[in-house]
Amino acid sequence: MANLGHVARTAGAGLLPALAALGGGELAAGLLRPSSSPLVAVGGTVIDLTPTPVKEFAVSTFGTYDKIILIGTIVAVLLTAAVLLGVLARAGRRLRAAAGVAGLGALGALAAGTRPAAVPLDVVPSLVAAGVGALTLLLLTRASTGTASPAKHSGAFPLGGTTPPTKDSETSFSDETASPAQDGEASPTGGTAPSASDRRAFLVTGAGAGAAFAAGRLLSSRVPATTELTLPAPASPARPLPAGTDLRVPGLSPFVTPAADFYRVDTALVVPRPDLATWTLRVHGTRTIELTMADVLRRGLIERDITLTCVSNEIGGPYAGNARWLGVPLPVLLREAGIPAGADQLLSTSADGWTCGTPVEVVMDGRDAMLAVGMNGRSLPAERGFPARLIVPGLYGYVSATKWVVDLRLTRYADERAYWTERGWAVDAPIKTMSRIDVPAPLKRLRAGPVRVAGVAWAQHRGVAAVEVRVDGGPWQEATLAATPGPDTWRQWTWTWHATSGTHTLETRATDTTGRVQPSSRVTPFPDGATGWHSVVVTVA
Ligand SMILES: Nc1nc2c(c(=O)[nH]1)N[C@H]1C(S)=C(S)[C@@H](COP(=O)(O)O)O[C@H]1N2
Ligand SMILES: [Mo]
Repeated sequence: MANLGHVARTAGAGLLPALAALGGGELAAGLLRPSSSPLVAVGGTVIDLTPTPVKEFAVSTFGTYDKIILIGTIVAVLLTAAVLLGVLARAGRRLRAAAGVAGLGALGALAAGTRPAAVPLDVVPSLVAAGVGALTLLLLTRASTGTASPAKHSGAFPLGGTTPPTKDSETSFSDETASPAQDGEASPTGGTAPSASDRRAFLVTGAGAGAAFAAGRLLSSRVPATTELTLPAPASPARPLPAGTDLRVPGLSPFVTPAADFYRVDTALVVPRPDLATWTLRVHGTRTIELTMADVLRRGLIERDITLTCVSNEIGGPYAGNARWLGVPLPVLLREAGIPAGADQLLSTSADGWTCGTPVEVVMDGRDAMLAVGMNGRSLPAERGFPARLIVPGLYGYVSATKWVVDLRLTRYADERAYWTERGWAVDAPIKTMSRIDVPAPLKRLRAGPVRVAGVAWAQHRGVAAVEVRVDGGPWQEATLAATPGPDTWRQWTWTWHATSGTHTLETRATDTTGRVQPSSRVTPFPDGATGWHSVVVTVA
Protein backbone atom coordinates (compact mmCIF):
# COMPACT_ATOMS: atom_id res chain seq x y z
CA MET A 1 0.00 0.00 0.00
CA ALA A 2 2.73 2.40 1.00
CA ASN A 3 4.59 1.39 -2.10
CA LEU A 4 1.60 1.95 -4.29
CA GLY A 5 1.03 5.32 -2.73
CA HIS A 6 4.63 6.20 -3.27
CA VAL A 7 4.48 5.21 -6.91
CA ALA A 8 1.26 7.15 -7.41
CA ARG A 9 2.66 10.25 -5.76
CA THR A 10 5.86 10.07 -7.71
CA ALA A 11 4.05 9.64 -10.99
CA GLY A 12 1.54 12.33 -10.10
CA ALA A 13 4.27 14.82 -9.31
CA GLY A 14 5.15 14.81 -12.99
CA LEU A 15 1.90 13.72 -14.62
CA LEU A 16 -0.30 16.46 -13.21
CA PRO A 17 1.98 19.28 -14.38
CA ALA A 18 2.20 17.58 -17.77
CA LEU A 19 -1.59 17.35 -18.02
CA ALA A 20 -1.92 20.98 -16.91
CA ALA A 21 0.64 21.94 -19.57
CA LEU A 22 -1.26 20.02 -22.25
CA GLY A 23 -4.51 21.66 -21.18
CA GLY A 24 -2.99 25.14 -21.20
CA GLY A 25 -1.37 24.54 -24.56
CA GLU A 26 -4.53 23.23 -26.19
CA LEU A 27 -6.62 26.05 -24.79
CA ALA A 28 -4.17 28.68 -26.06
CA ALA A 29 -4.05 26.97 -29.46
CA GLY A 30 -7.83 26.85 -29.58
CA LEU A 31 -7.93 30.57 -28.97
CA LEU A 32 -5.13 31.35 -31.46
CA ARG A 33 -4.69 28.81 -34.28
CA PRO A 34 -5.43 25.07 -34.11
CA SER A 35 -2.20 24.24 -35.94
CA SER A 36 -0.20 25.95 -33.18
CA SER A 37 -1.16 23.25 -30.66
CA PRO A 38 2.04 21.84 -29.17
CA LEU A 39 0.82 18.30 -29.84
CA VAL A 40 -0.08 19.06 -33.43
CA ALA A 41 3.16 20.96 -34.04
CA VAL A 42 5.32 18.21 -32.58
CA GLY A 43 3.30 15.61 -34.47
CA GLY A 44 3.74 17.48 -37.73
CA THR A 45 7.45 17.80 -37.11
CA VAL A 46 7.75 14.09 -36.34
CA ILE A 47 5.89 13.29 -39.59
CA ASP A 48 8.24 15.53 -41.56
CA LEU A 49 11.39 14.12 -39.92
CA THR A 50 10.39 10.45 -40.06
CA PRO A 51 12.51 8.60 -42.62
CA THR A 52 10.56 7.51 -45.68
CA PRO A 53 10.76 3.74 -45.03
CA VAL A 54 9.40 4.15 -41.50
CA LYS A 55 6.62 6.37 -42.81
CA GLU A 56 5.81 3.76 -45.45
CA PHE A 57 5.69 1.10 -42.77
CA ALA A 58 3.39 3.20 -40.59
CA VAL A 59 1.02 3.99 -43.45
CA SER A 60 0.85 0.38 -44.65
CA THR A 61 0.53 -1.03 -41.12
CA PHE A 62 -1.84 1.46 -39.53
CA GLY A 63 -3.57 2.81 -42.65
CA THR A 64 -5.82 5.73 -41.83
CA TYR A 65 -5.19 5.25 -38.10
CA ASP A 66 -1.59 6.37 -38.54
CA LYS A 67 -2.30 9.90 -37.28
CA ILE A 68 -4.16 8.77 -34.17
CA ILE A 69 -1.33 6.37 -33.38
CA LEU A 70 1.24 9.10 -33.90
CA ILE A 71 -0.49 11.49 -31.49
CA GLY A 72 -0.97 8.64 -29.02
CA THR A 73 2.73 7.84 -29.19
CA ILE A 74 3.70 11.46 -28.63
CA VAL A 75 1.40 11.69 -25.61
CA ALA A 76 2.84 8.43 -24.26
CA VAL A 77 6.41 9.68 -24.66
CA LEU A 78 5.47 12.98 -23.05
CA LEU A 79 3.80 11.31 -20.08
CA THR A 80 6.75 8.97 -19.64
CA ALA A 81 9.08 11.96 -19.55
CA ALA A 82 6.67 13.60 -17.09
CA VAL A 83 6.78 10.58 -14.79
CA LEU A 84 10.59 10.71 -14.83
CA LEU A 85 10.46 14.40 -13.99
CA GLY A 86 8.07 13.53 -11.18
CA VAL A 87 10.69 11.14 -9.83
CA LEU A 88 13.23 13.95 -10.04
CA ALA A 89 10.92 16.34 -8.20
CA ARG A 90 10.21 13.78 -5.52
CA ALA A 91 13.91 13.28 -5.10
CA GLY A 92 14.05 16.90 -4.04
CA ARG A 93 15.09 18.33 -7.39
CA ARG A 94 12.01 20.49 -7.81
CA LEU A 95 13.58 23.29 -9.80
CA ARG A 96 15.34 20.88 -12.11
CA ALA A 97 12.11 19.01 -12.67
CA ALA A 98 10.27 22.26 -13.35
CA ALA A 99 12.99 23.23 -15.80
CA GLY A 100 12.51 19.84 -17.46
CA VAL A 101 8.78 20.45 -17.84
CA ALA A 102 9.50 23.90 -19.25
CA GLY A 103 12.04 22.29 -21.57
CA LEU A 104 9.40 19.99 -23.01
CA GLY A 105 7.25 23.05 -23.67
CA ALA A 106 10.22 24.71 -25.33
CA LEU A 107 10.51 21.73 -27.67
CA GLY A 108 6.88 22.32 -28.58
CA ALA A 109 7.64 25.99 -29.23
CA LEU A 110 10.56 25.02 -31.44
CA ALA A 111 8.33 22.66 -33.42
CA ALA A 112 5.47 25.17 -33.67
CA GLY A 113 7.77 28.00 -34.69
CA THR A 114 9.44 26.02 -37.45
CA ARG A 115 6.38 24.49 -39.10
CA PRO A 116 6.37 25.42 -42.79
CA ALA A 117 3.30 27.65 -42.48
CA ALA A 118 4.22 29.00 -39.03
CA VAL A 119 3.54 32.55 -37.91
CA PRO A 120 5.45 33.97 -34.92
CA LEU A 121 2.38 33.74 -32.70
CA ASP A 122 2.41 29.94 -33.08
CA VAL A 123 5.06 29.54 -30.37
CA VAL A 124 2.69 31.05 -27.77
CA PRO A 125 0.65 27.92 -26.90
CA SER A 126 3.83 25.93 -26.26
CA LEU A 127 5.23 28.71 -24.10
CA VAL A 128 1.95 28.79 -22.21
CA ALA A 129 2.24 25.02 -21.78
CA ALA A 130 5.83 25.37 -20.55
CA GLY A 131 4.87 28.04 -18.04
CA VAL A 132 1.74 26.29 -16.80
CA GLY A 133 3.56 22.98 -16.50
CA ALA A 134 6.56 24.33 -14.61
CA LEU A 135 4.42 26.43 -12.28
CA THR A 136 2.06 23.57 -11.56
CA LEU A 137 4.95 21.34 -10.67
CA LEU A 138 6.41 23.92 -8.30
CA LEU A 139 3.08 24.74 -6.71
CA LEU A 140 1.98 21.16 -6.30
CA THR A 141 5.19 19.92 -4.81
CA ARG A 142 5.18 22.93 -2.54
CA ALA A 143 1.52 22.62 -1.58
CA SER A 144 2.06 19.00 -0.88
CA THR A 145 5.20 19.39 1.16
CA GLY A 146 3.71 22.32 3.01
CA THR A 147 0.99 20.15 4.40
CA ALA A 148 2.85 16.94 4.74
CA SER A 149 2.28 16.94 8.40
CA PRO A 150 1.26 13.71 10.06
CA ALA A 151 -1.21 11.81 8.13
CA LYS A 152 -4.89 12.08 8.79
CA HIS A 153 -5.93 10.20 5.72
CA SER A 154 -4.61 6.81 5.08
CA GLY A 155 -5.66 6.81 1.46
CA ALA A 156 -2.48 7.96 -0.18
CA PHE A 157 -2.84 10.34 -3.03
CA PRO A 158 -0.63 11.05 -5.99
CA LEU A 159 0.63 14.44 -5.10
CA GLY A 160 4.15 15.64 -5.47
CA GLY A 161 7.04 15.73 -3.11
CA THR A 162 6.70 15.11 0.57
CA THR A 163 9.96 16.73 1.44
CA PRO A 164 9.98 17.63 5.12
CA PRO A 165 8.69 21.13 5.90
CA THR A 166 12.12 22.37 6.86
CA LYS A 167 13.25 21.94 3.31
CA ASP A 168 10.06 22.87 1.64
CA SER A 169 9.73 26.42 2.90
CA GLU A 170 12.64 27.24 0.67
CA THR A 171 11.83 28.18 -2.86
CA SER A 172 15.45 28.91 -3.59
CA PHE A 173 17.94 26.52 -5.10
CA SER A 174 17.84 24.52 -1.94
CA ASP A 175 16.02 21.86 -3.82
CA GLU A 176 19.07 21.30 -5.91
CA THR A 177 20.98 20.19 -2.88
CA ALA A 178 18.27 18.26 -1.16
CA SER A 179 19.08 14.63 -0.91
CA PRO A 180 16.69 11.84 -1.76
CA ALA A 181 17.00 10.63 1.79
CA GLN A 182 15.00 13.63 2.86
CA ASP A 183 12.12 12.45 0.80
CA GLY A 184 8.96 12.04 2.80
CA GLU A 185 8.91 8.33 2.16
CA ALA A 186 11.83 8.05 4.54
CA SER A 187 10.30 10.19 7.26
CA PRO A 188 9.46 8.54 10.56
CA THR A 189 5.71 8.79 10.24
CA GLY A 190 5.89 7.30 6.84
CA GLY A 191 4.89 10.83 5.89
CA THR A 192 3.14 9.44 2.90
CA ALA A 193 -0.44 10.37 3.31
CA PRO A 194 -1.43 13.72 1.97
CA SER A 195 -3.84 16.11 3.54
CA ALA A 196 -7.28 17.04 2.31
CA SER A 197 -5.87 20.19 0.76
CA ASP A 198 -3.43 18.06 -1.19
CA ARG A 199 -6.27 16.10 -2.53
CA ARG A 200 -8.13 19.26 -3.40
CA ALA A 201 -5.11 20.64 -5.21
CA PHE A 202 -4.88 17.41 -7.13
CA LEU A 203 -8.52 17.41 -8.10
CA VAL A 204 -8.56 21.09 -9.02
CA THR A 205 -5.45 20.75 -11.14
CA GLY A 206 -6.68 17.60 -12.82
CA ALA A 207 -10.14 19.00 -13.49
CA GLY A 208 -8.72 22.32 -14.66
CA ALA A 209 -6.33 20.59 -17.02
CA GLY A 210 -9.08 18.41 -18.42
CA ALA A 211 -11.47 21.31 -18.87
CA ALA A 212 -8.81 23.46 -20.54
CA PHE A 213 -7.89 20.60 -22.86
CA ALA A 214 -11.52 19.95 -23.79
CA ALA A 215 -12.21 23.64 -24.33
CA GLY A 216 -9.12 23.94 -26.51
CA ARG A 217 -10.10 20.96 -28.65
CA LEU A 218 -13.61 22.34 -28.99
CA LEU A 219 -12.33 25.75 -30.06
CA SER A 220 -9.92 24.13 -32.51
CA SER A 221 -12.61 22.08 -34.16
CA ARG A 222 -14.97 24.99 -34.62
CA VAL A 223 -16.02 25.25 -38.19
CA PRO A 224 -15.52 28.49 -40.13
CA ALA A 225 -18.55 30.55 -41.10
CA THR A 226 -18.48 29.41 -44.71
CA THR A 227 -17.94 25.77 -45.61
CA GLU A 228 -19.87 25.75 -48.87
CA LEU A 229 -19.40 27.75 -52.04
CA THR A 230 -22.21 28.73 -54.34
CA LEU A 231 -20.91 26.92 -57.38
CA PRO A 232 -21.65 28.39 -60.79
CA ALA A 233 -22.76 26.03 -63.54
CA PRO A 234 -19.77 24.78 -65.50
CA ALA A 235 -18.98 26.54 -68.76
CA SER A 236 -17.88 23.11 -69.96
CA PRO A 237 -19.95 20.37 -68.31
CA ALA A 238 -18.76 16.79 -67.97
CA ARG A 239 -19.73 14.42 -70.73
CA PRO A 240 -22.80 12.49 -69.55
CA LEU A 241 -21.74 9.06 -68.33
CA PRO A 242 -22.32 6.51 -71.09
CA ALA A 243 -24.74 3.71 -70.29
CA GLY A 244 -23.01 0.80 -68.62
CA THR A 245 -20.31 2.81 -66.86
CA ASP A 246 -21.38 1.49 -63.49
CA LEU A 247 -22.18 -2.23 -63.48
CA ARG A 248 -23.45 -2.14 -59.89
CA VAL A 249 -22.00 -5.50 -59.01
CA PRO A 250 -22.20 -6.03 -55.23
CA GLY A 251 -18.74 -5.54 -53.75
CA LEU A 252 -17.40 -3.79 -56.85
CA SER A 253 -16.21 -0.18 -56.36
CA PRO A 254 -18.93 2.13 -57.66
CA PHE A 255 -17.85 4.19 -60.66
CA VAL A 256 -18.24 7.43 -58.70
CA THR A 257 -16.67 7.32 -55.24
CA PRO A 258 -18.77 9.30 -52.72
CA ALA A 259 -16.65 11.98 -51.03
CA ALA A 260 -17.15 10.27 -47.66
CA ASP A 261 -15.72 6.97 -48.97
CA PHE A 262 -12.83 8.55 -50.86
CA TYR A 263 -9.40 7.54 -49.58
CA ARG A 264 -7.57 10.26 -47.68
CA VAL A 265 -3.82 10.73 -47.70
CA ASP A 266 -2.11 13.85 -46.40
CA THR A 267 0.36 15.05 -43.80
CA ALA A 268 -2.16 17.32 -42.06
CA LEU A 269 -2.74 16.42 -38.39
CA VAL A 270 -5.51 18.97 -38.15
CA VAL A 271 -7.56 19.63 -41.24
CA PRO A 272 -6.70 23.17 -42.36
CA ARG A 273 -9.84 25.29 -42.44
CA PRO A 274 -8.97 28.44 -44.34
CA ASP A 275 -11.34 31.35 -43.86
CA LEU A 276 -13.03 32.00 -47.18
CA ALA A 277 -13.27 35.71 -46.44
CA THR A 278 -9.49 36.04 -46.35
CA TRP A 279 -8.53 33.12 -48.62
CA THR A 280 -6.67 34.06 -51.76
CA LEU A 281 -4.69 32.21 -54.37
CA ARG A 282 -1.42 33.81 -55.36
CA VAL A 283 0.05 32.83 -58.71
CA HIS A 284 3.67 33.75 -59.29
CA GLY A 285 4.68 33.80 -62.94
CA THR A 286 6.40 36.60 -64.77
CA ARG A 287 4.19 38.65 -62.46
CA THR A 288 2.22 37.82 -59.35
CA ILE A 289 -1.55 37.78 -59.40
CA GLU A 290 -3.76 37.29 -56.38
CA LEU A 291 -7.27 35.94 -56.75
CA THR A 292 -10.16 35.82 -54.32
CA MET A 293 -12.67 32.99 -54.57
CA ALA A 294 -15.04 35.33 -56.42
CA ASP A 295 -12.25 35.97 -58.95
CA VAL A 296 -11.67 32.23 -59.32
CA LEU A 297 -15.35 31.42 -59.83
CA ARG A 298 -15.65 34.09 -62.55
CA ARG A 299 -13.12 32.34 -64.76
CA GLY A 300 -15.21 29.72 -66.52
CA LEU A 301 -15.35 26.32 -64.89
CA ILE A 302 -14.86 22.90 -66.40
CA GLU A 303 -16.37 19.72 -64.97
CA ARG A 304 -14.60 16.37 -65.47
CA ASP A 305 -14.58 12.80 -64.20
CA ILE A 306 -11.07 12.02 -62.98
CA THR A 307 -9.66 9.15 -60.93
CA LEU A 308 -7.13 10.10 -58.29
CA THR A 309 -4.51 7.62 -57.09
CA CYS A 310 -1.86 7.68 -54.38
CA VAL A 311 1.68 6.56 -55.14
CA SER A 312 1.67 4.71 -51.79
CA ASN A 313 -1.08 2.38 -52.97
CA GLU A 314 0.02 -1.25 -52.71
CA ILE A 315 -1.02 -3.78 -55.33
CA GLY A 316 -4.74 -4.29 -54.74
CA GLY A 317 -4.77 -1.39 -52.27
CA PRO A 318 -7.58 1.09 -51.61
CA TYR A 319 -5.86 4.43 -52.33
CA ALA A 320 -7.72 5.24 -55.54
CA GLY A 321 -11.03 7.00 -56.03
CA ASN A 322 -13.02 8.53 -58.82
CA ALA A 323 -15.00 11.77 -58.65
CA ARG A 324 -16.54 14.48 -60.78
CA TRP A 325 -14.43 17.58 -60.26
CA LEU A 326 -15.36 21.18 -61.02
CA GLY A 327 -12.67 23.79 -61.44
CA VAL A 328 -10.79 26.44 -63.36
CA PRO A 329 -8.33 25.14 -65.96
CA LEU A 330 -4.83 25.69 -64.58
CA PRO A 331 -3.47 26.92 -67.94
CA VAL A 332 -5.88 29.88 -67.74
CA LEU A 333 -4.42 30.95 -64.39
CA LEU A 334 -0.81 30.30 -65.38
CA ARG A 335 -1.10 32.29 -68.61
CA GLU A 336 -2.61 35.19 -66.68
CA ALA A 337 0.43 35.21 -64.42
CA GLY A 338 2.77 34.66 -67.36
CA ILE A 339 4.97 31.59 -67.71
CA PRO A 340 8.64 32.54 -67.33
CA ALA A 341 11.07 31.12 -69.88
CA GLY A 342 12.71 28.00 -68.44
CA ALA A 343 10.02 27.35 -65.81
CA ASP A 344 9.55 23.58 -65.78
CA GLN A 345 7.92 23.11 -62.34
CA LEU A 346 4.61 24.31 -61.01
CA LEU A 347 5.27 24.41 -57.27
CA SER A 348 2.03 24.53 -55.31
CA THR A 349 1.78 25.21 -51.58
CA SER A 350 -1.06 24.46 -49.19
CA ALA A 351 -2.34 26.55 -46.31
CA ASP A 352 -0.33 24.28 -43.96
CA GLY A 353 2.87 24.62 -45.95
CA TRP A 354 2.90 21.27 -47.78
CA THR A 355 4.42 21.56 -51.25
CA CYS A 356 4.00 19.72 -54.51
CA GLY A 357 5.87 19.95 -57.81
CA THR A 358 4.03 19.32 -61.08
CA PRO A 359 5.63 19.42 -64.54
CA VAL A 360 4.54 22.63 -66.30
CA GLU A 361 4.63 20.70 -69.55
CA VAL A 362 2.02 18.25 -68.26
CA VAL A 363 -0.20 21.00 -66.87
CA MET A 364 -0.12 22.81 -70.22
CA ASP A 365 -0.41 19.82 -72.58
CA GLY A 366 -4.15 20.06 -73.00
CA ARG A 367 -5.29 17.61 -70.32
CA ASP A 368 -7.85 18.82 -67.79
CA ALA A 369 -5.47 20.10 -65.11
CA MET A 370 -7.56 22.27 -62.82
CA LEU A 371 -7.87 24.29 -59.68
CA ALA A 372 -10.85 22.32 -58.37
CA VAL A 373 -13.53 23.90 -56.18
CA GLY A 374 -16.18 21.20 -56.49
CA MET A 375 -16.40 17.43 -56.04
CA ASN A 376 -19.41 15.32 -57.02
CA GLY A 377 -21.69 18.35 -57.31
CA ARG A 378 -20.75 20.10 -54.07
CA SER A 379 -17.99 22.22 -52.64
CA LEU A 380 -14.89 20.36 -51.58
CA PRO A 381 -15.31 18.84 -48.12
CA ALA A 382 -12.78 20.20 -45.59
CA GLU A 383 -10.63 17.02 -45.78
CA ARG A 384 -10.56 17.31 -49.57
CA GLY A 385 -8.99 20.75 -49.55
CA PHE A 386 -11.78 23.31 -49.16
CA PRO A 387 -11.97 25.81 -50.71
CA ALA A 388 -9.67 24.74 -53.57
CA ARG A 389 -7.24 22.00 -54.58
CA LEU A 390 -5.36 20.92 -57.67
CA ILE A 391 -6.35 17.96 -59.84
CA VAL A 392 -4.15 16.84 -62.73
CA PRO A 393 -5.26 13.68 -64.57
CA GLY A 394 -2.55 11.04 -64.92
CA LEU A 395 -0.21 11.98 -62.07
CA TYR A 396 -0.03 10.49 -58.59
CA GLY A 397 -1.50 12.78 -55.92
CA TYR A 398 1.81 13.80 -54.34
CA VAL A 399 2.90 15.53 -57.56
CA SER A 400 -0.46 16.92 -58.59
CA ALA A 401 -3.29 17.16 -56.08
CA THR A 402 -2.46 19.90 -53.54
CA LYS A 403 -5.34 20.39 -51.13
CA TRP A 404 -6.02 23.71 -49.34
CA VAL A 405 -3.90 25.32 -52.05
CA VAL A 406 -2.97 28.98 -51.53
CA ASP A 407 0.07 29.53 -53.71
CA LEU A 408 1.24 28.55 -57.20
CA ARG A 409 4.77 29.31 -58.34
CA LEU A 410 6.24 28.78 -61.77
CA THR A 411 9.78 27.75 -61.01
CA ARG A 412 12.47 25.25 -61.98
CA TYR A 413 13.09 21.75 -60.62
CA ALA A 414 16.74 22.76 -60.38
CA ASP A 415 15.85 25.55 -57.94
CA GLU A 416 13.18 24.16 -55.60
CA ARG A 417 12.09 20.75 -54.36
CA ALA A 418 8.67 19.76 -53.13
CA TYR A 419 7.80 17.95 -49.89
CA TRP A 420 7.98 14.32 -51.06
CA THR A 421 10.68 14.70 -53.70
CA GLU A 422 12.86 16.18 -50.97
CA ARG A 423 12.31 12.84 -49.22
CA GLY A 424 13.46 10.70 -52.10
CA TRP A 425 10.23 10.12 -54.01
CA ALA A 426 10.39 10.49 -57.79
CA VAL A 427 10.17 13.93 -59.39
CA ASP A 428 8.18 12.54 -62.30
CA ALA A 429 5.34 10.26 -61.24
CA PRO A 430 2.81 9.32 -63.90
CA ILE A 431 0.25 6.83 -62.60
CA LYS A 432 1.11 3.25 -63.51
CA THR A 433 -1.35 0.96 -65.30
CA MET A 434 -3.14 -1.13 -62.69
CA SER A 435 -5.96 -3.64 -62.35
CA ARG A 436 -7.55 -4.65 -59.04
CA ILE A 437 -9.91 -7.50 -58.16
CA ASP A 438 -12.74 -6.24 -55.92
CA VAL A 439 -14.87 -9.41 -55.97
CA PRO A 440 -14.59 -12.09 -54.83
CA ALA A 441 -12.93 -10.82 -51.68
CA PRO A 442 -9.65 -12.47 -50.62
CA LEU A 443 -10.09 -15.85 -48.87
CA LYS A 444 -13.75 -15.93 -49.81
CA ARG A 445 -15.48 -19.34 -49.73
CA LEU A 446 -17.48 -19.87 -52.90
CA ARG A 447 -19.73 -22.47 -54.37
CA ALA A 448 -18.72 -24.32 -57.54
CA GLY A 449 -20.27 -23.02 -60.74
CA PRO A 450 -20.33 -19.60 -62.41
CA VAL A 451 -18.71 -16.89 -60.27
CA ARG A 452 -18.65 -13.23 -61.20
CA VAL A 453 -15.15 -11.83 -60.89
CA ALA A 454 -15.07 -8.02 -61.04
CA GLY A 455 -12.77 -5.12 -60.37
CA VAL A 456 -11.50 -1.76 -61.52
CA ALA A 457 -8.51 -0.88 -63.67
CA TRP A 458 -6.85 2.45 -64.26
CA ALA A 459 -4.23 4.01 -66.50
CA GLN A 460 -5.15 7.66 -66.20
CA HIS A 461 -4.82 9.84 -69.27
CA ARG A 462 -3.73 6.88 -71.40
CA GLY A 463 -6.88 4.86 -70.82
CA VAL A 464 -7.45 1.17 -70.12
CA ALA A 465 -7.60 -0.91 -73.32
CA ALA A 466 -7.94 -4.40 -71.84
CA VAL A 467 -8.11 -6.35 -68.61
CA GLU A 468 -7.26 -10.01 -68.34
CA VAL A 469 -7.82 -12.58 -65.63
CA ARG A 470 -6.28 -15.99 -65.12
CA VAL A 471 -6.80 -18.82 -62.67
CA ASP A 472 -3.94 -20.77 -61.09
CA GLY A 473 -1.43 -19.49 -63.62
CA GLY A 474 -3.49 -20.79 -66.55
CA PRO A 475 -4.10 -18.94 -69.82
CA TRP A 476 -5.10 -15.27 -69.63
CA GLN A 477 -8.78 -14.65 -70.32
CA GLU A 478 -10.14 -11.36 -71.57
CA ALA A 479 -12.49 -9.59 -69.13
CA THR A 480 -15.43 -7.46 -70.28
CA LEU A 481 -14.79 -3.74 -69.84
CA ALA A 482 -17.49 -1.37 -68.65
CA ALA A 483 -18.09 1.86 -70.55
CA THR A 484 -16.03 4.91 -69.59
CA PRO A 485 -16.41 8.64 -70.23
CA GLY A 486 -12.74 9.01 -71.14
CA PRO A 487 -9.15 8.02 -70.48
CA ASP A 488 -8.86 9.87 -67.15
CA THR A 489 -11.09 7.57 -65.11
CA TRP A 490 -10.84 4.05 -63.90
CA ARG A 491 -12.88 1.39 -65.64
CA GLN A 492 -14.90 -1.41 -64.14
CA TRP A 493 -14.48 -4.91 -65.57
CA THR A 494 -16.10 -8.31 -65.07
CA TRP A 495 -15.34 -11.87 -65.99
CA THR A 496 -17.31 -15.02 -65.38
CA TRP A 497 -15.36 -17.86 -63.91
CA HIS A 498 -16.62 -21.43 -63.91
CA ALA A 499 -15.31 -22.30 -60.51
CA THR A 500 -14.37 -25.85 -59.61
CA SER A 501 -13.82 -27.08 -56.08
CA GLY A 502 -10.47 -26.50 -54.44
CA THR A 503 -8.31 -23.52 -53.54
CA HIS A 504 -7.60 -21.21 -56.45
CA THR A 505 -5.60 -18.10 -57.21
CA LEU A 506 -7.17 -15.43 -59.39
CA GLU A 507 -4.84 -12.91 -61.01
CA THR A 508 -5.47 -9.81 -63.10
CA ARG A 509 -3.50 -7.44 -65.27
CA ALA A 510 -4.43 -4.45 -67.42
CA THR A 511 -3.15 -3.15 -70.72
CA ASP A 512 -3.30 0.57 -71.48
CA THR A 513 -4.08 2.16 -74.82
CA THR A 514 -0.39 2.56 -75.60
CA GLY A 515 -0.19 -1.26 -75.61
CA ARG A 516 1.81 -1.46 -72.38
CA VAL A 517 0.89 -4.45 -70.24
CA GLN A 518 0.93 -4.15 -66.46
CA PRO A 519 4.19 -5.90 -65.50
CA SER A 520 4.30 -8.95 -63.25
CA SER A 521 7.40 -7.88 -61.37
CA ARG A 522 6.58 -6.67 -57.89
CA VAL A 523 8.14 -3.38 -56.87
CA THR A 524 7.33 -1.34 -53.75
CA PRO A 525 5.46 1.98 -53.91
CA PHE A 526 8.73 3.82 -53.21
CA PRO A 527 9.92 5.76 -55.17
CA ASP A 528 7.42 6.05 -58.04
CA GLY A 529 4.56 3.59 -57.54
CA ALA A 530 4.09 -0.16 -57.07
CA THR A 531 3.97 -2.67 -59.91
CA GLY A 532 2.86 -6.29 -60.02
CA TRP A 533 -0.30 -8.26 -60.60
CA HIS A 534 -3.08 -8.28 -58.07
CA SER A 535 -4.04 -11.77 -56.99
CA VAL A 536 -6.75 -13.16 -54.74
CA VAL A 537 -6.93 -16.64 -53.24
CA VAL A 538 -10.37 -18.20 -52.81
CA THR A 539 -11.73 -21.55 -51.77
CA VAL A 540 -14.46 -23.26 -53.75
CA ALA A 541 -16.53 -25.88 -51.96
N1 LIG B 1 -2.02 19.96 -48.64
C1 LIG B 1 -1.82 18.67 -48.99
N2 LIG B 1 -2.30 18.23 -50.15
C2 LIG B 1 -2.11 16.93 -50.52
C3 LIG B 1 -1.40 16.05 -49.68
C4 LIG B 1 -0.89 16.55 -48.46
O1 LIG B 1 -0.25 15.84 -47.67
N3 LIG B 1 -1.13 17.87 -48.14
N4 LIG B 1 -1.25 14.74 -50.07
C5 LIG B 1 -1.34 14.45 -51.50
C6 LIG B 1 -1.42 13.03 -51.77
S1 LIG B 1 -0.02 12.13 -51.46
C7 LIG B 1 -2.53 12.46 -52.33
S2 LIG B 1 -2.49 10.86 -52.85
C8 LIG B 1 -3.78 13.22 -52.50
C9 LIG B 1 -4.92 12.51 -51.82
O2 LIG B 1 -6.09 13.27 -51.92
P1 LIG B 1 -7.36 12.86 -51.06
O3 LIG B 1 -6.92 12.82 -49.63
O4 LIG B 1 -8.42 13.86 -51.34
O5 LIG B 1 -7.74 11.48 -51.55
O6 LIG B 1 -3.69 14.51 -51.95
C10 LIG B 1 -2.48 15.18 -52.19
N5 LIG B 1 -2.61 16.52 -51.70
MO1 LIG C 1 -0.30 10.11 -52.28
